[in-house]
Amino acid sequence: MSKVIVGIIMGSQSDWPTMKEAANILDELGVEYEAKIVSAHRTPDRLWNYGKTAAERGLKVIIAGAGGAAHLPGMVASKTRVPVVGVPVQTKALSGVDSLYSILQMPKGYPVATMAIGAAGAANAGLMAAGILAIEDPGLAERLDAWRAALSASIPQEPQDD
Ligand code: RP5
Repeated sequence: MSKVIVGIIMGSQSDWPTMKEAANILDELGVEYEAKIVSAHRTPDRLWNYGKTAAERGLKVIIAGAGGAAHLPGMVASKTRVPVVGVPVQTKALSGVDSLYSILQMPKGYPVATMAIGAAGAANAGLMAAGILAIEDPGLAERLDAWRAALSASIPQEPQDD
């Protein structure tokens, strides 16, 4: 039976196109995850319960993405010792700088590992989660090394004209 070890949570359905980048990486690397909508503002009880039960449910990393007043990553970090990787979702009004600042400046004691704004940040959150899990999973470590080597090999030596 498969065992979910990564939780991907996001504030809204509208975050999914971004957060799917993290899910795609975990799919490629064969890491079991769940994806849930958990809003700090619209579903605070769901957020509280998610954080409260994360460790006992066996989650080892939580990837949390939100945009605007992006309180989800920090709030879930306040409720669980499971490491939280934060993804600032790009917004229309302020291009995601609002999301970034909302996630980044955590007070001492409750860290969130904050990624770049948008799709690249979400993909990197998947890779960060995989790297953490690979510490104790040699098979995953091998798959992650191969993924990184393939990316490196795909970069041409010289630029091409269009
Ligand atoms: C945040 O508000 C969500 O994380 C989302 O990025 C943003 C906008 O949400 P919607 O109005 O699109 O549902 O809570």
